[in-house]
Formats: sequence, C-alpha cells, structure tokens
Amino acid sequence: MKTVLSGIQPSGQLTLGNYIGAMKNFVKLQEDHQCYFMVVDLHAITVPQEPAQLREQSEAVAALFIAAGINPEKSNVFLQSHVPQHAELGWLMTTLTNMGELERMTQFKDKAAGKDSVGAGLFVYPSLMAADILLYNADLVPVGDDQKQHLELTRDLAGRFNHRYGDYFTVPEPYIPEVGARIMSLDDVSKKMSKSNPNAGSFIALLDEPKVIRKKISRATTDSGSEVRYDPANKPEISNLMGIYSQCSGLSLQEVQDRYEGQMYGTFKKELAETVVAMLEPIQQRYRDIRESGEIGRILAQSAERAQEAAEVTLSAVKERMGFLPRL
Ligand code: AQP
Repeated sequence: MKTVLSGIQPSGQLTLGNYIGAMKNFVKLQEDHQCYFMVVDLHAITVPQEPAQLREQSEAVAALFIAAGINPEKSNVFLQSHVPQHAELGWLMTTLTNMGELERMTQFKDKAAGKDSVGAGLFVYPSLMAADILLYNADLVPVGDDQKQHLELTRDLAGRFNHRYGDYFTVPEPYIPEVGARIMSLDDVSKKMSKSNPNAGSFIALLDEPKVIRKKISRATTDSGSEVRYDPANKPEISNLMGIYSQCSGLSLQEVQDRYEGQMYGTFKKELAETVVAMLEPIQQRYRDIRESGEIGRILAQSAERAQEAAEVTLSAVKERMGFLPRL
C-alpha cells in the first residue's frame, strides 16, 4: 500500500481553497493508502503567531480534518510538534539544502515581500517540509499548485541524500488535482485564496456562517461583462467562481457553463452561494459535534504515537548513514 502525507498550517481559519486544493483529496486518498495528515504547527510559527490563537487554531484544524471526512481510525491525524523527529530530521535536511535553492522559492519571495524583517525559519521551512515527507517515506503528497516547487526540492533532497549516503528515501510524487489546484482570492484574482490574508472578504472560511458566505460571494470581484463562461485567460474572476461552483457541486465546468447560459452574474452568484453553504453545512455540524465531544486530544495523541514509531525508524537509519555515533 502506498503512503500519503500532507499537512495544513494552523496559521488562520481554513479556507475553501485549503478544502478544495487539499482536504477533499485527503478524504479520497485514505480509502486505499496509508495516510499521515498533519497540522503543521512548526511551519505556522515561521511567521509570528499569538500563542493562545495558535493553540485554538491547531485544535480547530485537526477537528476540521475529521469533520471533512478524514477517519482517524484509518488515517493518522496529528500535530507536527507532537512528533519531535520532524524538527530533528528538519535540521539534517537543512544541512543538505543549498542557499540558492531556498532563494528561488516563490512562496518565500511572496511572503517576505515588503517586510522589514523576515525570520530565518520562513527561509528554511522548505527543508522542514522535506523532512516531514521523507520521515514516513511518503510516495504521494496531495497539495495545491502553490506547493509544487517545495515538493520539487523534497525530491531533490531525497535524491541527494540517496546519492551521498546510499539509497534510503522514497522520492515522492506530487498529487495535484486537475481542477481546483489553485482557488484564487475573491477580491483579487491575481492572488491565491489564502487563510492569512488580512482581508476576510478575500476568502471563504470553512466555518463562515451562511450569511457571511452569501455576502462575500455577492461582493466577489467580476469583470464588467455578463456572460458566465469559463475562460481563465480573459475572464479570470468568473472562471475562478465557476471552478468553486464545480468543486462544490460535483458538476463539470462545462455543465456549470451550460446551466448558466444566458443568465446574469447576479443569479449565478446567488446560486453559487447556496451551493457553497449546502456543501459546508454538514462539515460545520460535524465540526461542532467533534469540538463539543472533547475527543480531539485523545485522537491526536493516538495518531502521534503511531506516527512517532514510524518516524523514529527513519530518523535512526538516517543518522546512522550520516555518521552519528549512536547513544548506548
Ligand atoms: N487557494 C488555494 N487553492 C488550492 N489549494 C490551496 N492550498 C492553500 N491555498 C490554496 C493548499 O492547502 C494546503 C495547506 O496549505 P498550508 O496551510 O500549508 O499553507 P499555504 O499553502 O500557504 O496555504 P494558505 O491558506 O495560503 O496559508 P497561509 O496563508 O498561512 O500561507 C496545501 O496543500 C496548499 O497547496
């Protein structure tokens, strides 16, 4: 059975982009793969986090994983910081990474742009991400389009390690959905929908109330035309909304286009809002049930224990190959 690993940062409220680009695939993949789904809290602190909020968001992301359909009996759902082997292998991978490789990362450039001071953690985080994946010898990594470059680095580091120290790591493959790999902001289609965007109107949070969702979609930017046509090059805003419609309804893009032929943007947006609300409603209900049950801590601890066992096997083998003297 192939191994799948992916993670989401508890750096804000999860968005529809995180769901469509990542979590929806996690749920499908768990049927016939050995899965590790992490709340990557060590990644979240690469930008400043308020401690109480980080704790709350970490539990919220874990609960949303389960509410979205990840079954903790089948898949490992855990916090990255609960398995200390991540940080240790992260350091080892950092020492195998070249500065130039990190300097080329577009996500770093985007997140660092315009800031007076940028933490070194933000710069080296792709090496930690590589460690996360290699620790479990993952074959497949379901991610949105934006993570493709980081995964390429992981593949390079796995190859470099195998070349220097003898074959050990599986070189992982990205698993990127064909549609929905990049859901864009509602207010600026040149940017991806992002949970840390300070403008809450730019994203739909998975826990937004129906009236908030309706308002955000009605205010989403569109071009001055009126034709509901999928044409990302010339009509990027409406195409982005059609992509969301398609992902939330299960209809193909062509079916969405046919359904709204001759109709105005206003009608399309109203029905899009209802489609999103209907898709999120059961997830939100399950989320509330899980939080109220108080079971999250136990689920996370059980998964972390299983994950740690697997992680320690890899870390010991890696350290031995790199020449660390074992502790007696
Ligand atoms: N807009 C998006 N469309 C499709 N997929 C997306 N993902 C994120 N945004 C979109 C995918 O969600 C997973 C989790 O991402 P992450 O939390 O590790 O960080 P990120 O990619 O940086 O996501 P955000 O929401 O933009 O977080 P912040 O604002 O904290 O940086 C990944 O698989 C990602 O591809």
